[in-house]
Amino acid sequence: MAASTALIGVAALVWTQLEQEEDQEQDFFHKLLQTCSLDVEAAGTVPVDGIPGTVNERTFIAIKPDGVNRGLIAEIISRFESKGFKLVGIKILTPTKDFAEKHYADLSARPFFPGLVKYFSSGPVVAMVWEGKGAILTGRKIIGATDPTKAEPGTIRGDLCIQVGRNIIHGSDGVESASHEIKLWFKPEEVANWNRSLDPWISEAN
Ligand code: IDP
Ligand code: MG
Repeated sequence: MAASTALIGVAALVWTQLEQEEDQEQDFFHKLLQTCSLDVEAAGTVPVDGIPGTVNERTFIAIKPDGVNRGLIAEIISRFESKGFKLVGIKILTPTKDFAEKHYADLSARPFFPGLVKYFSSGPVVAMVWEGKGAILTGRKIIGATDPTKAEPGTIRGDLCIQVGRNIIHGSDGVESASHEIKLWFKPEEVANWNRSLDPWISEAN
């Protein structure tokens, strides 16, 4: 335990120096952290976009303007919270058209892109970062298929919406998009590294 804490302390110092350096070096550090048990002392060392593959994996989730206007904020948050994921970032804002275009840049060639950008910037969005083991992939499963008519009952889209153009929620679809989207939407100081007293009941492996 003492050795693990000391190792994490050293790792934290190394992390500060690496911050401005190449992604490759950061990946090395992430792997080093994965070998340590993350305890109270380690919470402050989690990078803003989390550590994929660990209990500190993070994903970007956004309740779209239709979800907010339909009064589904609490319902949607509840599903992630009840699953055991930890909320580490949240804010409400109306994205500008430019920002919506940036968020959905990979879809800019699709015919529905102009409508999507208009919809996404038409009202407030609740932007969140959720943390926990498997947060990215499991988050996608909780959300359900893009087209709500194909989304399974029990998923958010399967239960709460019927139209692909009004499918109430966004979730990162992989490690790279999660990292990109968290950094696009949140400054590091807007994301809380915190230890939940329930964490051992939810995240401890045997
Ligand atoms: P995702 O939200 O499940 O990741 P993507 O393919 O990334 O799905 O598409 C982003 C968003 O674009 C969807 O959530 C939906 O709002 C919208 N969209 C996707 N396909 C269509 C379509 O065929 N018509 C209208 N809107 C679409
Ligand atoms: Mg997508």
